[in-house]
Amino acid sequence: MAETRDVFSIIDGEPHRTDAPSVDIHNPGDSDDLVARAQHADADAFVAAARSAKAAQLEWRRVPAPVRGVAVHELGLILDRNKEALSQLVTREIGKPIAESRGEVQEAIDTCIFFASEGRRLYGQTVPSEMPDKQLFTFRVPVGTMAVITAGNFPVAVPSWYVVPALLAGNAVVWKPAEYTPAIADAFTRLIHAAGFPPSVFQMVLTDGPQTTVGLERAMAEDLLGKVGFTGSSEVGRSIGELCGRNLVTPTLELGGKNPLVVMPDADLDLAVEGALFSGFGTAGQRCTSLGVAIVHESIHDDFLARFDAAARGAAVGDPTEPVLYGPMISQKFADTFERWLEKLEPHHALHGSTGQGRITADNPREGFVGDPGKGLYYHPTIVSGVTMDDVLYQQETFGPIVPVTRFSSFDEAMELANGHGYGLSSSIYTTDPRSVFRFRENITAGMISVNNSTSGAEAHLPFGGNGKSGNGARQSGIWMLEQVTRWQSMNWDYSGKLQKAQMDVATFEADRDFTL
Ligand code: UN1
Repeated sequence: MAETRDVFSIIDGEPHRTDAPSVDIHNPGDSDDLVARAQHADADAFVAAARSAKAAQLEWRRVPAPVRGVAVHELGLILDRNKEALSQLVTREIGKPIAESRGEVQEAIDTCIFFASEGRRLYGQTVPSEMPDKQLFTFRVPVGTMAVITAGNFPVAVPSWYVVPALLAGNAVVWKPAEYTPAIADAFTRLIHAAGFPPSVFQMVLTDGPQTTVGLERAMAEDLLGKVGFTGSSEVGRSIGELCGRNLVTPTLELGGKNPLVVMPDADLDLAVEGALFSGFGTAGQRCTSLGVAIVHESIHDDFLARFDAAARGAAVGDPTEPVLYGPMISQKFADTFERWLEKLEPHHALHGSTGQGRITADNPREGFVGDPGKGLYYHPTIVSGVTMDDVLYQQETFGPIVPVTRFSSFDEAMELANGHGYGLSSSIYTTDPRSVFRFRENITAGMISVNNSTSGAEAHLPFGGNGKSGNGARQSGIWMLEQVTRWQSMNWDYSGKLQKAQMDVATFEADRDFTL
């Protein structure tokens, strides 16, 4: 059995030990394996970390941006050298299939590759002035200290989307990882410090939700934070947004999704089924980009459903160290929430995808299960047809291996179903007709669109983010993230030797406005 780690917050590069009892984190795919004993810190520790980060940022912002980029480059190299160990830890602590864990760590490496040279490109502009002998400029300046609060389903990739560009741009970061990923947070923090970033510019504070809220509130009241980045549920995102609003701090909010996958009558059905299977059940449906509702044209609905049902029945489910479609739920909390969704099934729904529902056990087995189901939080894949817009299954994010399916007859109806839940993160359309593609793009409210590809699987350098209940319009990844981690500063320089007044001392033309040919 692999070792159990004792993990603590890491403040100013040192483990922050307290009297609090530690929280045990078990491998969700193997309950005999105790991954970590995590000691939580409180709001005081959060504020202390933010205070120290704020002081350290004053030095860090003076390091030239290309040199900060070198530290990002080092982080990319260190992550690459430790890719396998970190991927194994991701699989062990949250049960993500090992191939996906490797993909997740690669996403963090890709983020470093992108931002390493962005330090040499933190461009500002020279802007013409309306007066002679005067020049205007813009500069990107860091926001200061950024609090980053992330979910447990992407415990390396998603934090890296915030942390890497934030540090590159000269900010300090206080990171509050998910409670159920302390060992990964500890490992990622040590890798970041090993890359050479000064310890105080990257603080990691293990706290629970309520202590984080108190800590955030107090840190903002003390003017310690310039930005809050949050990835998680729409409900928590709303309250963080309110807190930020009261303190005039702008948040970056990446929230839930109910990502539609529209299958047009001319679609390649096998391809659509493959996409639905991966986005519906990959990561056990626990991605914010997971398939939220499959919207299938009535002429092919039954055919699609039959193939989707067969694909789900035949899929490998189980031990995440093996090549499976999905493994266990991330933690008990996610398993409990998923079970509550199964209680929301209604008489007009029909179930497909598996011989059983709910937890996979010896008494409720799944044919072909990989490994021993009794060891972990494993659930049957559930496909629900007959879902309507009035169903809570259609209206809310489910975050588990369940895929609602609904049917449409006209394109307008498909769009109504695709947008009607009010989320707007990712979306997908399967069609061979370019007109449908562009009509879909024009009418979908989601921030991200896939064509003949699944709703999940965004690349690390394309804008990532949503609208409506999925976020506040902020975008992460690539150059777009720079708008979140910097602010524009403008400068005007008058070298005429006299006071030139904007708007008033500007030359004009003697135009003959009555002139006609
Ligand atoms: C998330 O679930 O919060 O596009 C992020 C994807 C991944 C990232 C998901 N690259 O599915």
